[in-house]
Amino acid sequence: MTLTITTSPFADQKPGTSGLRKKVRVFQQPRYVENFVQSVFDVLGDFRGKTLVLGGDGRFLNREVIQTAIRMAAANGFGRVLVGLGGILSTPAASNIIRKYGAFGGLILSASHNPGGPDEDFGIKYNIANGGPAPEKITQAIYLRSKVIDRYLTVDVPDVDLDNLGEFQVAGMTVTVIDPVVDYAELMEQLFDFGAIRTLIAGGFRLSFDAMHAVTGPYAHELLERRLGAPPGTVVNGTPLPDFGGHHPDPNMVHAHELFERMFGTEAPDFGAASDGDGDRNLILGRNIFVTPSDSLAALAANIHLAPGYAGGLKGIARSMPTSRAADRVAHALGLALHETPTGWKFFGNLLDAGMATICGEESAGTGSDHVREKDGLWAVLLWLNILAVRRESVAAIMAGHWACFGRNYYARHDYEGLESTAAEKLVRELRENVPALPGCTIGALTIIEADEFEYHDPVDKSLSQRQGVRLEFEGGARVVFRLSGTGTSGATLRVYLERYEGPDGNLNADTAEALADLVAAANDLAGITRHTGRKAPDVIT
Ligand code: VG1
Ligand code: CO
Repeated sequence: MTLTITTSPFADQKPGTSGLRKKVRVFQQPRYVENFVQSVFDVLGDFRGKTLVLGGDGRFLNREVIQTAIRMAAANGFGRVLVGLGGILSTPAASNIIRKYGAFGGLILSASHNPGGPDEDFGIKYNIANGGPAPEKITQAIYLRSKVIDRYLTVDVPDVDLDNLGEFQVAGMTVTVIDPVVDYAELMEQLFDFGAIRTLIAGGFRLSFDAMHAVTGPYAHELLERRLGAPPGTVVNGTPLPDFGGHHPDPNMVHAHELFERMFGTEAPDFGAASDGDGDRNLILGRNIFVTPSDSLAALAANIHLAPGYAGGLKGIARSMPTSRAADRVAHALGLALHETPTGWKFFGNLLDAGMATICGEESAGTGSDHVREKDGLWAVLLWLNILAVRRESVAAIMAGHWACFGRNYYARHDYEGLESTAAEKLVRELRENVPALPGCTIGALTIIEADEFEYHDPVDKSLSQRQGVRLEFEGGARVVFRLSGTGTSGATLRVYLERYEGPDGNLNADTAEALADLVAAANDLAGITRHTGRKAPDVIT
């Protein structure tokens, strides 16, 4: 029987770049999860009898929230819940399941690259029927609903068994516990030439994949070791843990430093990769080379036709605004449209649905295509492997060839974490106010030619998203972008994105930090980073 439980609103249930993310202890407050989930259900259309997909990255609190969501889905009238075994689904796998089984939508439980555990982070995100993150008009409606919610619906039933595949009834709703890996692996086999990759690996090509104790472990064991024949041990940290072994499941040179050391060591394999908490990010390395995510997007776009699933070519390329403009040059060379969107995967959904883009990417180690509506870590790894299997060149040679053809966009992101929110907001406000006066200004040897605050007019649904980052364009093709993170759970994080272009005839082998040094100094001066925050250097450089 459906129970209607009285509740009162929480003021802080505003979804950010990628769903609602908070400390676990915030989610553990009585009624907190229930309020948010009910707010989601209350703003959706008629889902009576329809299917909801449910899964998360296995972090602390995952199981409890899955049980709560199942009870609430039953009480609210869903006909079926498809839930991953053990409550686990990677974000791209969940996106695939929603699409493949024609679900109404899905709830994905993750705080992605943020750490997990009782004192760390948790998150809930709603994805729509196309498999992608809900667009802003829905997340905004969820937030407005959460501010006035006064009741939620549930049923009084015991916890369901998530640890065996199969089907059972919960208060008139069917719950199907599904294998989280099999549908995803099938999709990957349709897109890529597994035979060619198997031959490459059988011929002695060595690879290393760091699952960072997060959700991609089971997927990577199945795909890389079992289906592609890489030896056991190829996947490291392959068992998902609720606290990710105490680490940040964030694939970058700080948190995946073991992989970096391996790839720059004497016995380095040919290819190295890692993914994040929920499996949607990818980090790509070759022997003695790190491929920046922006460069990876460009190189993948230039070579994607080598994979069977993309043999027909691309419809267009999309990247988030702060992502380097390396992909723009590929789009130009291929005669394709290049779409520039705000940060966050939810902005790519419309372009993919409308057939305006095939491949999308973000500088934050996110790459994906129209095969799902999320970024997809292992997809990017397999695409790289497919390209390597066809071209039979090293990662370093492929990148050198790419730069020799398109030029090189030296790129870095500097993050200043744990800032006092008021100081960070003041910094951005001042920058915004200065924007009109900046063109024509000179800082050292650099001259600003354009300055604006990015806003996005969605070409499909015509929605407008404002204040998406301040960007400064310098003479000669350099650029600096400033924005505040929308995924953090305490204080504020300032992200400074730095980019400098070097043409095919220029110096293509400089050290990135040296190539960007002038720009870093100018960025600090222009935004008054030290003045506002007291910081002299970033916490993380990626
Ligand atoms: C960050 C990244 C952004 C990414 C988002 C979600 O957002 O910059 O590119 O889409 O995380 O990634 P922000 O607002 O903190 O800069 V993940 O792997 O959560 O799903
Ligand atoms: Co993620």
